[in-house]
Amino acid sequence: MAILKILQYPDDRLHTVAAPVERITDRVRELVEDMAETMYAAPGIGLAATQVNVHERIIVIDISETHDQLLVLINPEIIARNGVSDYEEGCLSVPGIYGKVQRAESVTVSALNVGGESFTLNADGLLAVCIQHEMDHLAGKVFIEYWSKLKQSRTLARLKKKQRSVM
Ligand code: QAP
Ligand code: CO
Repeated sequence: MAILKILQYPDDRLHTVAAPVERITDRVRELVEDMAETMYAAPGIGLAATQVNVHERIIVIDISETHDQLLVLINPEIIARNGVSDYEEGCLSVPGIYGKVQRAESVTVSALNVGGESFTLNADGLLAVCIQHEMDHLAGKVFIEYWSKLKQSRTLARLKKKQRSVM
């Protein structure tokens, strides 16, 4: 197991579109374990492979307070969405920045688990938001990119100032 380096916004590699996983090999299983360890250590509630610079359709999520409800989504697809919610989001690639994004209130997602079996999940509330946020990463999109250009440039200025002070 290993803790992986999380790409920090702005990093062009966060705009890479992830490719489907073709075969669930030992390498994929090891990556999933490392992603889970990285997410729990942060701590965070979701992490997409894009954020650790692996451009394949893999997501780990755990919204439980006990950190024992790991959800692994390989090649996820949203097959239905309903309603509208605007939830306050954050992101391990954009530390210290939080803000609302409008998304579907509930989603139905189909994916493969680590065993290679396909399953379908109905999610709402925080889990639905988290799934959509992480799937955006696989498409190369970061949550702040839903905001106005003005809000994005203010956010970028704050991030650059912070990154200067820690480097
Ligand atoms: C995505 O985000 C998410 O700024 C997962 O300093 C978040 O795990 C989806 C984190 C909220 C829906 C709602 C962020 C940790 C963790 C930070 C995360 C930070 C430390 C973010
Ligand atoms: Co994120």
